[in-house]
Amino acid sequence: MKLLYGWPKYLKKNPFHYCPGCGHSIIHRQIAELLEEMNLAHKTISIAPAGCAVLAYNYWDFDCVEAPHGRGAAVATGIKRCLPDRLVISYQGDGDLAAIGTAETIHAANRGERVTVIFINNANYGMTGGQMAPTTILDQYTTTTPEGRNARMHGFPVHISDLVAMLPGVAYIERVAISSPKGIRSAKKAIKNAFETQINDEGFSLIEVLSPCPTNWKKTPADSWKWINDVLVDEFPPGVLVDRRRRKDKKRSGKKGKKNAD
Ligand SMILES: Cc1ncc(C[n+]2csc(CCOP(=O)(O)OP(=O)(O)O)c2C)c(N)n1
Ligand code: SF4
Ligand SMILES: [Mg+2]
Repeated sequence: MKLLYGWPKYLKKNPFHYCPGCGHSIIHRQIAELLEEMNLAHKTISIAPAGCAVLAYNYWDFDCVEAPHGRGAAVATGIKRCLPDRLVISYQGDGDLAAIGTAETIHAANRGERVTVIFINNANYGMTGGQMAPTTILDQYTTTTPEGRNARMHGFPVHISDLVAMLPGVAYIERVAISSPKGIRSAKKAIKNAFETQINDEGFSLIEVLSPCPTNWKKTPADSWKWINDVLVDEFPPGVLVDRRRRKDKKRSGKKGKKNAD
C-alpha cells in the first residue's frame, strides 16, 4: 500500500501548544516535511523566536537554538558565518521581526547573508495578548487599538518584506497566505524555493506567511481564513516580491570583473 500522508520524520510526537486554527503548526509541519524531502535535516540549524513559536524546538527534531526577541537574523548571521555549509533558518513573528528586530533584519538582508527567514505575519503580538504590531492594518482592533488602528495615532502598517525586497543582497522574497488549501500548498513551494536559494548560495531569502491567529482576532478558524482572504490580502498581497536568483552579475557575487582583475 502506498503511504500518501504520515507523520513527518523530523516532527516530534509532542502535541502542539498552539490554539486551534493557528498557522504556526501548519508551517512547522511544512518545514519538517521539506527538510525530509530535501534531505537537509542533518545540516539544518533553526532559530526559534520570542513569540508563540518560542517552543518550536519542542516540535522540530533537528537542531534549534533560541534567539532573544527580534535577534533572529543576527543569530542566523553568526551561525551561518561560522558554519557556512549549514541550512540556517530563522523563524520569526511579525512583532519579533518587524518591530524589535527591524534593524537586524534589514542589515542581514542588505549584507546578503545566506540565511532564510520564515516570517509569520498574523498582524498582532500573539503571545503577549494580541497587542498592535507594526503589521496591524488600519481599523484593526487589537488590545492596544480598542477603537481600531488609526494612522494619525499609530502610523501605517509596515510592509517590511517590500522594504527588504529593495535591497540588492536579497535573492528571494515571497508572500503567501495560508488561508486556503491552495495557499497552504503555495507556502510549501515558497519555503522550498527559499531553502534552495540558500543552498545555492544566492543571497538572503525570506518568506512572509499571512497566518491566522483566531484567538486574538476573536474569530473562529474558518472566519479567520475568510478575514485573511477578504481583508488582509488587500493590504499584503501574496506573490513573489523579488527574485534575483541565478543572476550572473559579478558585483553581486563579489567576484572581480575582467576590467578590474589585472
Ligand atoms: C526584549 C523583549 N521584549 C519584549 C518581550 C515580550 N514579548 C514576547 S513575545 C512578544 C511579541 C510576539 O509577537 P510576534 O513576534 O508577532 O509573535 P506571535 O506570538 O504573534 O507569533 C513580545 C513583545 C520579550 N520576550 N523580550
Ligand atoms: S495566540 Fe494566535 S499566534 Fe499564538 S498560538 Fe494562539 S492563534 Fe497562534
Ligand atoms: Mg504576530
